[in-house]
Amino acid sequence: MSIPLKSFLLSYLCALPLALLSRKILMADSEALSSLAGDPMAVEALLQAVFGIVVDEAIQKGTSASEKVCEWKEPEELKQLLDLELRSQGESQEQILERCRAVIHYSVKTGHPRFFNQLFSGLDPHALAGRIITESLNTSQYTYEIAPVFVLMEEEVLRKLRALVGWSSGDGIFCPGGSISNMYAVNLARYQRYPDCKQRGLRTLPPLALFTSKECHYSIQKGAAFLGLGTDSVRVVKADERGRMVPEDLERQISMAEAEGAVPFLVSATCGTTVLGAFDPLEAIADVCQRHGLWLHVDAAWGGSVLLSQTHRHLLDGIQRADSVAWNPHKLLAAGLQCSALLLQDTSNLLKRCHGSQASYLFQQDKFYDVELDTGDKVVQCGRRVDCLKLWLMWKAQGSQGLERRIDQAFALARYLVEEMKKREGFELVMEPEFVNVCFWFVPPSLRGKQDSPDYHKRLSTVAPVLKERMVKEGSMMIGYQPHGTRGNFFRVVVANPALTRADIDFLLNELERLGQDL
Ligand code: ABU
Repeated sequence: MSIPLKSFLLSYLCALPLALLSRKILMADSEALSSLAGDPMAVEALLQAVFGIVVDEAIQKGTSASEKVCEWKEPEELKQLLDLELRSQGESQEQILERCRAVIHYSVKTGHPRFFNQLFSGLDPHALAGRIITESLNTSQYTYEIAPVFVLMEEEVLRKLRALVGWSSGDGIFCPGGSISNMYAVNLARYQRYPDCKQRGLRTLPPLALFTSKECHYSIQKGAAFLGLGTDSVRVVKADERGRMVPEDLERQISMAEAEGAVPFLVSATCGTTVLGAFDPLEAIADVCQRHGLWLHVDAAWGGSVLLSQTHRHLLDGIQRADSVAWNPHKLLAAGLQCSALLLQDTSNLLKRCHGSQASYLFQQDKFYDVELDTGDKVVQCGRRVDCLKLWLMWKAQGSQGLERRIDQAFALARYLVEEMKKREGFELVMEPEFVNVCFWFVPPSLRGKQDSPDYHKRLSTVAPVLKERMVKEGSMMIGYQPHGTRGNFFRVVVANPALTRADIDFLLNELERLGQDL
């Protein structure tokens, strides 16, 4: 039955007298209401057509340097173009396919080699295959009963990530993003020290203090608020000129908190800060934590993947001394959003003790298999996406060596970018990068040689927003910018896409010069 005909019949039914209608509804119960009326040929035709569009538009064109990275429209125009309104009648397959094309056309192509805007970029085909399979199977990660493959796979992927941290045992879970992984770490540290708070809540707690640097991710503050600690409980530790936590100041902040009657319980160090890409000195921070008996969490959401590189993993020296680590393979490893692991050194079932509530309809203890495999009670969510397959499949295809080459190549291309900038007029580095975040000002012709004029920094700060607007409206590339501390707006290029080449880096520099030549 075609969809318009079916819709017509349904609306006709609505016009029937009530008694007649209930008889018809009873009859209708015997038919499946699945989309395309359960016609397998029609389902296959639809999905083949959709996959064709996805391959052509999102994958081939979406990663081609000769295509635009984005197709900017003002929101009102975009609403019109997308025809967002949801109506009572369904549409034809033709129309639906046009809608799929439009969604892709007006979306930002984050796998494009000119997308330097975020801490993720690139389109790995094996990871994408994993994501497609995950979506097709549409299961929840909470029990072995309904996700046998993924329960075992998650365990193995987490084991592998932990081994790279340096742990031969432990626990962990995939979370919906790095912010949530960080919040879990804070909750676990608090529960470990005050297990009563799970039942009795905040009233059992003294004023608590946690410590992180001023360069930390904002999720630490959000987590403190969300968990009822309050943002005042976050003590902000100084960072040096490169953005790395100063361990001596950490020590000082701990003493100050204690003197004020607060109880220190956690330090959150960062490996790969969001803007500057700095790595905190973990060994020195771990020494402080050890002296004071504090939980050490490492937010390595961005920098964790560097552990795969024999050449660069020294940046995370000391990470094996952490109690917990947040690591997002959806960032530098290009596994696809989202893929964020919280790793724990703990072997005492802390996750389950802290978060479990033994829902009797999911976690029956008299099941016919080992109920330890029902990992859903380790988390505060009920339904949980499968996030392990995309990483597992990509890792299988690339091997650890292939992933290591990606990390090394990203470092090498970031270095190439820096060296090329130094050869050109008009590029001023914020600092020599430690990682693959390259931060710099583009100094337009009218400001060159004017560094001593009183309004130089104010005028320089207006350049990045203008260039950003130009590049987005042309669709030629995307680079993020931000003010930072006392510094005015500067660009942050993230060199993460495994498909990048030197030609893309040359394009970036030429394009900034072209877009900014009249400024
Ligand atoms: N979690 C920080 C990500 C922000 C960014 O991509 O710049």
